[in-house]
Amino acid sequence: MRRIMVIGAVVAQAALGVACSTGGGGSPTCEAPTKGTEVDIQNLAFSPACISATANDTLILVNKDSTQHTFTVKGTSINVTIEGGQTATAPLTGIAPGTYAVTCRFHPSMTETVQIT
Ligand SMILES: [Cu+2]
Repeated sequence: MRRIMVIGAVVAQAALGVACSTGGGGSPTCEAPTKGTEVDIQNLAFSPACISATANDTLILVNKDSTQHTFTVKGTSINVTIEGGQTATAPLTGIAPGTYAVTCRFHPSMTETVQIT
């Protein structure tokens, strides 16, 4: 049962991965990232879909929905909850350069890619 749910999540992520395709090894890639530090969350989606920042940056997470979301960067300690209508921050300090998949723990269909240079 659990395994079926995990497979379903991977398929859903791949289907949404138009701007941020997943590589052959399953690692996220960011082919045309937006350079910046602001991530908007609206209508159950992160924008931009691919964002590029440095480890010295702090991401600004703007939740324009009325519901609570999280900005959860897989493989890192970043797991920020943003209340509806609020703004939160996610310092990238200490995160190794690389490309990371982002999701919301409450809405697994929400995906984004963060490229840290
Ligand atoms: Cu969410």
